[in-house]
Amino acid sequence: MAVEVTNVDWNPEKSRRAEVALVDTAGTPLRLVDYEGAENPTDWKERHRYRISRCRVQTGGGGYALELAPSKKTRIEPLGPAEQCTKLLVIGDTHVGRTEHPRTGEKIDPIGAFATAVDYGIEQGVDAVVHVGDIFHDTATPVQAAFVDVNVFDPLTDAEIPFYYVRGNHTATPGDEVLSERGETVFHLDTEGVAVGASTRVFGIDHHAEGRLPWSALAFPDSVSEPVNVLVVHQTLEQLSGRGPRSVDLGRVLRRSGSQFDLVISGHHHDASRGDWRGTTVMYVGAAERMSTNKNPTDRVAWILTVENESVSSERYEIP
Ligand SMILES: [Mn+2]
Repeated sequence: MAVEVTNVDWNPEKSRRAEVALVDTAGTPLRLVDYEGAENPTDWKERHRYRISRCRVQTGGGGYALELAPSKKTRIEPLGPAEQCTKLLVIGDTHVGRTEHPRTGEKIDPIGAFATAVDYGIEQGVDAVVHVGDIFHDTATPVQAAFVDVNVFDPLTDAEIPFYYVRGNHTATPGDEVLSERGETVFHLDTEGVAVGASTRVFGIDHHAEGRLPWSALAFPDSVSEPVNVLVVHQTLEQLSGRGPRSVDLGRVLRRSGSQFDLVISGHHHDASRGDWRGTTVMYVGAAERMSTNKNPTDRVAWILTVENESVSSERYEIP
């Protein structure tokens, strides 16, 4: 039978080398108790698949209906990492520090929206969270920054989900301190990019005023091994907003990079919108809390991106 490992507990008790939680191809959960007496050398890895033969199946313990009990006769063949899609939670313009809507004056709760979206991402099993800038507003206090630390970064750290971001045009010192003290979870994106899962690379460029990107300093790698490339920015984009003195032309960014981008996601504009440009999906992510000053706003929104078979799809999450 072929199984996929969902959890490994090494040396849980005397004479047990490991207890391995598995699912079979039908999705049925099973437990394998790897007794030392079976002299099995398998290096169990989570999210890897194995083919198991000549193994006794018995009524399970530990809450499992069935249990595998390998012996010296059992053969266990590693099949490598399970085929899987890569999922990202994308969020932007959280502006922690704002407490009132900039147009209507109604009370808003950026930290609550931020934490709710991140909880949803954790629940969905995302591989990473990507923030497209303006995490903190200029008015963010140390207490508000600490709230983000506890309600956003603690859960991500516990779930071992990395948080990648670019800098927007707003920030505050207490917020920057929290970001820099979370080195195990929080990472700044740059043009070198970072691999998320096996097939996706995420690049970032920080905000530059008036659309004046540091063109000659934009150094992307000549080539990357991941087939799907995502670029994160915090600008007005010519491809979504039209030409203008502050608009960044993605064509110019592309000419600086060795590869095509499958998706470009930007913060800065607080209404979510999406367009297609020469086969690249281009998106304004939209603000995570109500703060658009436009009529018919499309804010309080986040996105789940799924990369599967080398293509990206996006699903809007209306933050409740
Ligand atoms: Mn903003």
